[in-house]
Amino acid sequence: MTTPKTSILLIYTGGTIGMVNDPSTGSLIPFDFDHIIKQVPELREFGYELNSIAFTPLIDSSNLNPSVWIKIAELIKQNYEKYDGFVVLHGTDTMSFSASALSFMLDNLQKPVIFTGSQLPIGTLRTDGKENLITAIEIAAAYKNGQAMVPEVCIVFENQLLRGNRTTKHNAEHFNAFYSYNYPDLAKIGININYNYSAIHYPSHTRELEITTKIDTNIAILKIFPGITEQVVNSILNIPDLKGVVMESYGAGNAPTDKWFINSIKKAINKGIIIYNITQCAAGSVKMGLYETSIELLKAGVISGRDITTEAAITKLMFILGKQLNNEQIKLLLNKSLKGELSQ
Ligand code: ASN
Repeated sequence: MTTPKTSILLIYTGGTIGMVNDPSTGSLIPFDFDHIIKQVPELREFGYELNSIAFTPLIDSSNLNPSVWIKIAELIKQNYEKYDGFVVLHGTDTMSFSASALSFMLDNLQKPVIFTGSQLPIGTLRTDGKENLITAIEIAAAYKNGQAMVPEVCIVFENQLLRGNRTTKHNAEHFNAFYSYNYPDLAKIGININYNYSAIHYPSHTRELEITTKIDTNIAILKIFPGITEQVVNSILNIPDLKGVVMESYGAGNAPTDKWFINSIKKAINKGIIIYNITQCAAGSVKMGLYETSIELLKAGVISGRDITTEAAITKLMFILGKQLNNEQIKLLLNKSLKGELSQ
């Protein structure tokens, strides 16, 4: 009896990896999937069954909206039984948002979903795309005793495998474009791929994959800065139909103690708007109550996002609001780590 071939589905959404120069403008634009495959003939050496689905149109990820997350989730659901792993080729600009969103939208995941892309198009001499693609496929196909090595939504980039909802695009120049400031790498990629087993989440039960496709985008970011005016704060907090705000505060979750500021926050919360407090710092955590400058926020009912990234906070809020729960239930879920996006 022959064992079935490892099978991987590549979902190509667009991004620099497959881009070419538009001769009329000189700008980079997405190009077709065959172009990518032609540049990496080595892929055949894996001996895997590699199939692909390309988006039409292909997109620069700066043009992305939640309909793309829904499409990726649906494609994974439709093809879940047929494949051992999934590789999502995606632009880097919003890859952390998409990987975060998908981590929430896919429930009971037992197979790898690996996002990757590149900083230089795959057709260029010094491209990082080849290596990223080959490594992503290798990780998506990695199983031991019938168990996927990484049954999570991840990003592979340069020499790191990262939990998707812990990542941020932190560099627009270097090949190491992504970083996970508050959670260890799931694997270090060098001559070998060294998995950090204790950091990887392994499901304790086998249940059918479920996807959520309801996303509520009635949210905003309020980034605090010295000199922020009452008008700016109130304009954001009074946006019609606003349901939630990711508030990027200073340091350990601190914000001005001016009366007008606290009153605006209280008014918004009394209207039922959820305020999720995260830090502007790349690393570390919100600890409301540590300083006098966060006690009033805590008292007003602001929720701590602890060490969550902006990308994960935004997508988590959209995902939870999409469930149409009451505010107590929403708060409970925001406080909890759903998919390892925040430290308990
Ligand atoms: N603008 C591109 C994108 O996000 C950037 C990239 O992929 N490196 O689609």
